[in-house]
Amino acid sequence: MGTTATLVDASAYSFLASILVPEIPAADDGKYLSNLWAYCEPMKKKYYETQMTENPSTHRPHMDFEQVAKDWNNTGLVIIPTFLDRSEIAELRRICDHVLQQALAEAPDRANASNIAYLTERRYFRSCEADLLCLLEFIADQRIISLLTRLSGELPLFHNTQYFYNPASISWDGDWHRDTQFLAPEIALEQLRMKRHAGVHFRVAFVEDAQLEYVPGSERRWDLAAELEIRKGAEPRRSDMPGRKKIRLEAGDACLFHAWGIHRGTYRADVLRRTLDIIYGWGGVCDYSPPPAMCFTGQDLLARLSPGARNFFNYFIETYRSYWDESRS
Ligand SMILES: O=C(O)CCC(=O)C(=O)O
Repeated sequence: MGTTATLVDASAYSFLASILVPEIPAADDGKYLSNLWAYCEPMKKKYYETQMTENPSTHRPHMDFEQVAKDWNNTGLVIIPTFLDRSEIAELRRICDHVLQQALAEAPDRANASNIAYLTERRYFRSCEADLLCLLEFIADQRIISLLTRLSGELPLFHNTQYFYNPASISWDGDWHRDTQFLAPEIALEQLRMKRHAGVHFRVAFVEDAQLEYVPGSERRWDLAAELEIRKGAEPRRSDMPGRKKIRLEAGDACLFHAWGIHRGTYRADVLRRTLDIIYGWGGVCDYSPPPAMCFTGQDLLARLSPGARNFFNYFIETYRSYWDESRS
């Protein structure tokens, strides 16, 4: 693990150096950690000054970061209206729909599920590798990564993708949950994982989406008795979760929510849904459920990404490579 830590630091260093302050050295004879932290504050400041203010050449409204940070810290939930323009919606939706079509052809019973995961598997892009590059560039988009870096105070780590769609013929309300509860049935273990690091969902809706419900602020604390009775009780689909808030997104809106907060989806066959959800983490490695290697086993794809995206995924690869090696041996 010692070697892995050095590689992660080196990759994080070079990512931050490349996107934040290009004039600092890209590497520094192995003293990555001390320099990373020494440079971190000025690097972040400079990056945010240049990236987070209004760019007059695009339609994007100025993002009021102070407000975003306040919402995030108080509620674990942020909505960013019109994050995508029309052409970005159309392009990303075309790519995700093409993956969905193939996933449904592979396993027709997925038609009555709520989402597919691991969209970045190479098999979905055999005849259209440019689409995979486009999807990867979006996952590593500096608008997202700089926002998450600024909120967390560190470089976020990619985890996974999901694509939510409406089921073909059945409707149901999902179970209330925190993502920490999966693989941690014991409360003490779940609480430990909640404290240890963070998982977040950053999603963009391609059509109007009002299917997510979230309990604002629940990510910062353990369940109240009434919440626990629902989440861990015999009827986790009950509709009377105290403090619940329905999240309404228009096409093109983005939403960031804390995966450790209490939330659930509701699934309706007759309401079109197409929402791309990307999971990131920070504060440590998800060693109890490391993501699979997906398309990241060779260097050929990385070489065709922009430098920022390449560094972002290198950080992911260097972090999880040892888990992939172990699972092969
Ligand atoms: O948006 C949804 O349907 C719920 C998502 C969810 O519960 C999750 O990804 O953990």
